[in-house]
Amino acid sequence: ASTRDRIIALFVANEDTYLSGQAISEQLNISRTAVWKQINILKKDGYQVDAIPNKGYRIISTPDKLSENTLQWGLDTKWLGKTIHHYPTIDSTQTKANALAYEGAPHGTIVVADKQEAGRGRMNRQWFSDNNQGIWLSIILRPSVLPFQAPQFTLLVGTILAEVLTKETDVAVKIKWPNDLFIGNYKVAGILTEMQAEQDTVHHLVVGIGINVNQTRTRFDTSIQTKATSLREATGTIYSRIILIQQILRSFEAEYENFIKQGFNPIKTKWEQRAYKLNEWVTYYTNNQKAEGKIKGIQEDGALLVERIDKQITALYSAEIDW
Ligand code: BTX
Repeated sequence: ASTRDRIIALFVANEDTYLSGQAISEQLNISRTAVWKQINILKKDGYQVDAIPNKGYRIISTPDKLSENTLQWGLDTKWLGKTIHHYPTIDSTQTKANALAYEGAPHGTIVVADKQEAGRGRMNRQWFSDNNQGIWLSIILRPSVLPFQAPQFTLLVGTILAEVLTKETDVAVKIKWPNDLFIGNYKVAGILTEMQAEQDTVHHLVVGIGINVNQTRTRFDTSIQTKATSLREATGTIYSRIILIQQILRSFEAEYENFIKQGFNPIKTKWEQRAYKLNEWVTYYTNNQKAEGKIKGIQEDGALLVERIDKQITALYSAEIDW
């Protein structure tokens, strides 16, 4: 690691105390002048450093620059994000996370990038992942669940994101079945859950989360300009990706543990409270048959429940829906 990374890591490890120039110089085996130079570089990069004579240095706030250190700074999770792989540019955090999972990366490992050059949605659709403007994050999970439960994770994550983003922005963020987050009629985020399993064993899950944070509309690819939004477009506010990621990780860890303990029912209730177009009529197609139904909720296996004109409830698995 570079001197810079080592000095930041040292601060991260001593978050609540002041580090004297002498202590830093001894621990990193560099001169006092080198310490002083490094501190000045950190300040230039947007770190707010408090310096007290005879006491030393403490970092008070970090810039909104993603790195393993800035993300772990103040993150009080138990197992989620203990290992963070950060890349300025990558093809896809999802692809990387899958590779790491195969190599044995532990439960709770995270891959995050500032920019993806081949971000993916479902069925290999493209996910535009503009440099520094959004959250492009994949989480490796090793739950003891059965393969049929994988769709529940998408619904769980949708619920978590809707809650966190609504809280952070004060605008209603809704979950559009199965894997999108909407503000009004615009897509602000998407979830991609991938699973490696055989028979009745899940080896690992990779949950991919893409959130448009600070893009202005004109920055979106023309193909999505009329369909997409960002938190900034919706609120006029620029958000710290670090704070958002940390909130998501905190909430994710807690909700994940609840899910493992209590099962899917509490999530079902929360999901339905935040469902896009709940109790509204939509047109859908199954086997090329056109039908009308009112969105009612979800069931345990992840299917969408719609009520038909004759009051019959139907479970939809992969229907084309005209939202
Ligand atoms: P999806 O298949 O539901 O949505 C993909 C569709 O959404 C595209 O075909 C396009 O129309 C539209 N779209 C593409 N990019 C954006 C965008 N930035 N904002 C709004 N709409 C867009 C949704 O798939 C799941 C996306 C998961 C993305 C994460 S990012 C981290 C991880 N790495 C990776 O490669 N994928 C996941």
